Amino acid sequence: MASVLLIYPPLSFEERAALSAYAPPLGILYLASVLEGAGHRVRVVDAEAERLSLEELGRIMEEERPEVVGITCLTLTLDSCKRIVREARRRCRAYVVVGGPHISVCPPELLGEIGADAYVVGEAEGEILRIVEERPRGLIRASEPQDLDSLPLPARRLVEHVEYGQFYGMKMLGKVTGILTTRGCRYGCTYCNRPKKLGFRARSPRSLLEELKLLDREGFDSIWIADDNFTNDPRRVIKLAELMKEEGLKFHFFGQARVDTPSRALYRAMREMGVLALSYGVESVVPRVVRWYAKTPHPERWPEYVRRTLELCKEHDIIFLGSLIFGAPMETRQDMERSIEFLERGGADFINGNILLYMVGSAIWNWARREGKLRPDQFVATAPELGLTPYSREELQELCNRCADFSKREGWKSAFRKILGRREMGLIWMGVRRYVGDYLKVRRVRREIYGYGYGKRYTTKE
Ligand code: B12
Ligand code: SF4
Repeated sequence: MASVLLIYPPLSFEERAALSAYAPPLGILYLASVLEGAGHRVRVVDAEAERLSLEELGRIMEEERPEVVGITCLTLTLDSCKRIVREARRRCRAYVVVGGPHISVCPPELLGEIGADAYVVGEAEGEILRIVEERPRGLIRASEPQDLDSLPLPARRLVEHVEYGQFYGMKMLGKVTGILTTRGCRYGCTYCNRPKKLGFRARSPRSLLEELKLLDREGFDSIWIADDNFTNDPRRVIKLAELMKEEGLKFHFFGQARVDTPSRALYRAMREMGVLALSYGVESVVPRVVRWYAKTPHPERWPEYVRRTLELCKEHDIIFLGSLIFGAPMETRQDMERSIEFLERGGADFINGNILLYMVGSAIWNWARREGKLRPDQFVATAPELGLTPYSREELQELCNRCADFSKREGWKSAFRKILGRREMGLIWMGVRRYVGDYLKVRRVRREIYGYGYGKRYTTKE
């Protein structure tokens, strides 16, 4: 039996986002479940949500003296990940293995800089026992589980001391956890650096129902759906809603969806099962820009999809959080303003503006590399930094701030109207607390609401 410490790093050890206590890190909780099933002792540390400093994390390593330290690495948490590896070297004699989305997209010859003993590409459920028991070195390629229903459920118990549930400014109601209903993505947006080779796989509605029944027994009230796109297969969602209705099950669900499945039957089903808020990657409503992002094979239909989704969310009292990206090479200021106005006038509750990032593994990063704009080890850069937009960082930040201001001004008013429309006392109480707290400028509430993403203003050069 080995003792294993699995760590989810923060975006930054110095700057802590209000959104950090969002949802449990399901990836390492799935791995923990496999390891526990085979008799290994596992501790999971969510350094982001627990707001641990590097020093505190180091002390945990000293106390635990793990034989294996496993770390998740995203492209934007690479720096924190490297610091954790160095800390592990200083504090314990563990074998250190790193996995997660960044490892799957990083050029293999550059992985060594992280300083770990082994690097795992792909989803690691099928490989984790061998890794912990045999401790191989170098690059390990894991093959993706195809039958998701057969995986053991994530070991949520290991993070029960963490209070999750910050969702773009709202504290989700009651006890909160996450669930995965699909893995992989069917699309290929050019700015996205999600590993493309992961095929799309879905859990069956029956197996999801069993997990939801368990979560109900365990007292969970709200659930973050961690899928890339929950509405990928509307029939599956409709079936799940039917099964939940038969069982009398209902949760408050939050998650991510795309705008190109605007079917009334789907939104009715989502409303019935309790979906309260969905975040949509709108990115732009200008077909020329949408085409460059390869969001859809039908860029000219995109504005119509957005419009219909906004209407369906209004009709079904689902809070609409729309994300926009600014800084595509051919995108003009008028284009960006058009996208903002489209969402503002169309009834979005919250808008999140982002400056376009070129991230390793994405199609646009590969293109910029071929154009000689990036060094091979420059894993992430903004469009203005690379001179790939005619606009400066400050000009794009101003547009992001306009979205933040809209979210602050309008977001809670319209979201609260939707909450009232649901006629559920618990939700209304949640809304009143946030709304009144914000109105009275209660500092803690304001920080929680606007600390990150929707409502985050740029003040200095970031
Ligand atoms: C939920 C979520 C969040 C939540 C975090 C909640 C949480 N604690 O997980 C929030 C909203 C806070 C968030 C924030 C961010 N996120 Co996020 N997020 C997701 C999302 C939707 C689900 C994560 C998940 O549960 N996946 C399911 C599990 C099963 O997969 P997994 O985590 O990849 O784990 C498997 C493998 O990677 C591997 N593995 C993972 N860790 C380890 C460790 C070891 C030791 C081993 C061996 C293997 C291994 O095995 C796991 C089991 O199969 C993913 C998209 C997705 N569907 O994965 C994006 C995603 C991970 N996020 C992404 C990004 C960019 C971010 C941010 C950087 C955004 C930003 N600009 O701030 C921040 C980073 C903050 C932070 N510290 O993580 C990108 C990462 C891309 C990349 N290549 O790095 C993703 C892939 C989205 C995308 N489509 O691009 N995110
Ligand atoms: S942005 Fe979302 S929909 Fe597009 S490829 Fe990435 S995960 Fe898929």
